[in-house]
Amino acid sequence: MILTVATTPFEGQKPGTSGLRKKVPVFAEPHYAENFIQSIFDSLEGFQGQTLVIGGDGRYFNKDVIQTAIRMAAANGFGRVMVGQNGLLSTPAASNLIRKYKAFGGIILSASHNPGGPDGDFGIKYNAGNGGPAPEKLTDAIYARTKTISSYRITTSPDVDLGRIGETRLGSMVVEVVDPVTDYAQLMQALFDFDAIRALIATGFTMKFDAMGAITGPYAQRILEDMLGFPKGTVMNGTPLPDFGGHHPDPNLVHAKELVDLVMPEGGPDFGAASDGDGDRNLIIGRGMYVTPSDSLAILAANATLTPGYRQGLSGIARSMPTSCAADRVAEKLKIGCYETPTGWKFFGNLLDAGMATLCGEESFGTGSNHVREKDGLWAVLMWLNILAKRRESVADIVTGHWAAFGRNFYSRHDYEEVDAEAANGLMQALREKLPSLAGQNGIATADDFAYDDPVDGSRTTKQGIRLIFADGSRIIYRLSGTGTAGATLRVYIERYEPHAGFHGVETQQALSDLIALSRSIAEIEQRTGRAAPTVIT
Ligand code: VG1
Ligand code: CO
Repeated sequence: MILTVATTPFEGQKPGTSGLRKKVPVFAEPHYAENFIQSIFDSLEGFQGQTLVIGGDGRYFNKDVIQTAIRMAAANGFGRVMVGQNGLLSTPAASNLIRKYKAFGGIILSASHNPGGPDGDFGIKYNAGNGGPAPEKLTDAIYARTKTISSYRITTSPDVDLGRIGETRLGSMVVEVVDPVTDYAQLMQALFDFDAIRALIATGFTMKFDAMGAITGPYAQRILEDMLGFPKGTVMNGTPLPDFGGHHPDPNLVHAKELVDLVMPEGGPDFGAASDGDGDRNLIIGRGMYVTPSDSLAILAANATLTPGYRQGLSGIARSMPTSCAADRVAEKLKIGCYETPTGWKFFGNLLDAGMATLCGEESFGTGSNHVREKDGLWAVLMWLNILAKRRESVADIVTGHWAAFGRNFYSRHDYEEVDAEAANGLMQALREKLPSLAGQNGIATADDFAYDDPVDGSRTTKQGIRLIFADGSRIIYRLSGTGTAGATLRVYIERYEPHAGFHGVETQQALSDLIALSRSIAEIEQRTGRAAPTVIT
């Protein structure tokens, strides 16, 4: 039976950088998730009888909202729902299913790298038929709808058994439970030279992959251990848990410390990698060498033709604005297009769909390509493995060799987390007002608030971050996070280009120390937020 349930709008159901994210107790309020899901459906047209992909990263509350989403999809007229077994799908795997099976779209239940559990975060995002995050136009429409919604539709049917693979019916809708890994693993096999990686393993090459108690465990075990033949135990924290086993599933040097401590010292494995809550981020380290995500994008681009999926070369490279300019130098050398977009994967969709970019990346541990329309953690790991298998050099040698050829973009992001929202907004506003007077001082050549004109659909997105660009190409960028659920997080991105190999060995914070000091004084960070130092440095 289909019910039409009366409801009233909730404040603040505004999708951020990547969907709607709130604390679990907020999502658990009666009608909260239902309102948002109905607002998504009300903003779409033409899905009657079509397929919807649904899956999540397995975090606390996933199991409940999945059942709600399935009932609402049936009540709203979808013809089929394709859902990962036990409700699990990594973000890139969901993107692949949408594309492969020509679904109308997908609903992904995840708060990505944010912690999970009863007091942790939860999230919902909608991906369109190209497999990518809903563009701004659609998220704006969804938000507008959340402010006027007065009812939602849902069936009264019992929970669907998501443990069993196969098809069942829910009214006139088919529910198809699929293995979450199989299609994704096939795609990876088509892109990368698994035989070459097996041959590398046969030389004694070792690695550790940290799934951080989140979604990539089953994917990594199947692909790295079962298919490629890395020994059992190569994947650590490989069981997806509702609270990620207490991990903060953000694969950076701070939160993936367990892995970093294993891989960095002499005698450790040759290669280390980690992914985040929903499987779209990646951390890459080699013995003694951490690869910044910005450098990783540049190195993958420079070596892409060593892999079967990219043997033909790249059409272009796109990076988010705060990501370092290392990839630009590779694009220049390859004589291919280079695009600078606002933060958030949704801005890459048009460039990928139009064939203008093949590889994309963000400084926030996100790398990906036109194989799906999301960033993809394991994809990046496999691309690195494929390149290592072909070059037979250490990660450290490949990275330092890249710097020697292209110069090094020293890069660091300083996060000031959970600062008072008013103070953070005040800081940004003051910077904006100061913009005209900043250029010409302290070696700053230009100062602006980044705006993006999409070259494909002509849409303009403004206020995407304050940029201070120095005469030597150095940059300081300020923006506020759009994924947090408490207070505001100020992100400060600092970059300096160093052409001379003799200076490439300097420690990053040291190499950037003057710019770091300037980033704090120009924005009056301590006076305005009370923070003398960042909470997380990556
Ligand atoms: C952060 C990152 C951004 C990334 C986004 C979603 O956003 O900076 O680059 O696309 O998270 O990633 P923000 O607005 O907090 O800076 V994920 O893996 O959380 O979906
Ligand atoms: Co993520």
